[in-house]
Amino acid sequence: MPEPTHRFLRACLRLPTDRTPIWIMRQAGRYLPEYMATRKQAGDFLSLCKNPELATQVTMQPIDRFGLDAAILFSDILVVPEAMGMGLSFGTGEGPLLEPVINSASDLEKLHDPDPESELEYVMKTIRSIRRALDGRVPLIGFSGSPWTLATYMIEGGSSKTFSRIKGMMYDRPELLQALLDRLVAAVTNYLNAQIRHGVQAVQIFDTWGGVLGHDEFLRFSLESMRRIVAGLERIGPDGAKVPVILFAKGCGSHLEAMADSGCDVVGLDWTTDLARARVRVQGRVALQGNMDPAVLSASPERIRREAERVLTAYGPHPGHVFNLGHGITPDCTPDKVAGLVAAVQNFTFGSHAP
Ligand code: 1CP
Repeated sequence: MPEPTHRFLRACLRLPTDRTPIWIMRQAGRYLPEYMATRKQAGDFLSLCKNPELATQVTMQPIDRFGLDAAILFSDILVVPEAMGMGLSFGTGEGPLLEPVINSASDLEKLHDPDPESELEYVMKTIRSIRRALDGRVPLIGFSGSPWTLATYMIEGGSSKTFSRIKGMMYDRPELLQALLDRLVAAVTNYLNAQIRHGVQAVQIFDTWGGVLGHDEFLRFSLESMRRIVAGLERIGPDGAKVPVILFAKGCGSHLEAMADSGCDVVGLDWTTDLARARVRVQGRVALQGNMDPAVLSASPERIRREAERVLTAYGPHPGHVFNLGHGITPDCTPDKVAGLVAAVQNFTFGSHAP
């Protein structure tokens, strides 16, 4: 199989690179004035997701502005529950709303097993359109939510602080929760395979809420579903290239070894995990992505540069590091801070900043 040339794909596969690649979770979004303008043109956030031309525009905005090393499909994890038949809306300034919530076997029966080529066709169109716009500049990352994270929204009806409904179900009716997770494993596997067929060159599974679980519950109700998805993915793209799989589970650094054994190529870490020790803990089984605290972007340019260099130095001059924040960029961030961060990472060399 030919080796990839893009430094992001090379780092995912633990091949040597000229420098550490960088992309940023939520790199397209509300902190960019050009995003706000395109969203206004679309009308609202969901209409933007469903408009391939405008979704391509917002995917390209941070690539054009900052010269990042990878692009990420502009969409949302919640389009999958919507394609399964749930009503989805995003109130202005609030979190998402999904209804009616899943609370019984009969609610589950009403869910549909989506065909990504029809119900999520707009995502496939967007992928093809972004690949044309990128024209080989940098690779395109596709994504999905993990079954556990999607289930939190489907059972809670939106964002939650306590996760009481889904946890109540997990402890009292684990078979019902498992039945929903099984449906989501199939839906997400089909969805990601369709994304790969239509041209994404890597995929990331977001387990944003895995960190609310205890160790045993994380292994059983979150990681196991992700492991089954990874096992079911077509890891070779239509162009014959390997498609790396990134598993990002927020607040899950203590389960790192188990995640490294899931079959994925890269584990994404948040800022609570010691990156230097994490590299030793995974023993070369996977590459690591992360892990600067997004809040550093509210500090001074000098401090941002120092923190970026601290992260790069913590991983050290070894293959297999993708620089990222430990979670998504926040809307109050300003574009000049991001430009400073990207420059700090792209100008860094281990020769002059030996660990
Ligand atoms: O008002 C707006 O313009 C909407 C804000 C917004 C954006 C820009 C939402 C609403 N989603 C997105 C895009 C998005 N979401 C992307 C693509 C953009 C990029 O990364 O550049 C991706 C990968 C996501 C994934 C996503 N959506 C996750 C997992 C990643 C994470 O941040 O942990 C989750 C949990 C969601 C759900 C979601 N979407 C939007 C909101 C407000 C929420 C709820 C978050 C919560 O419950 O706290």
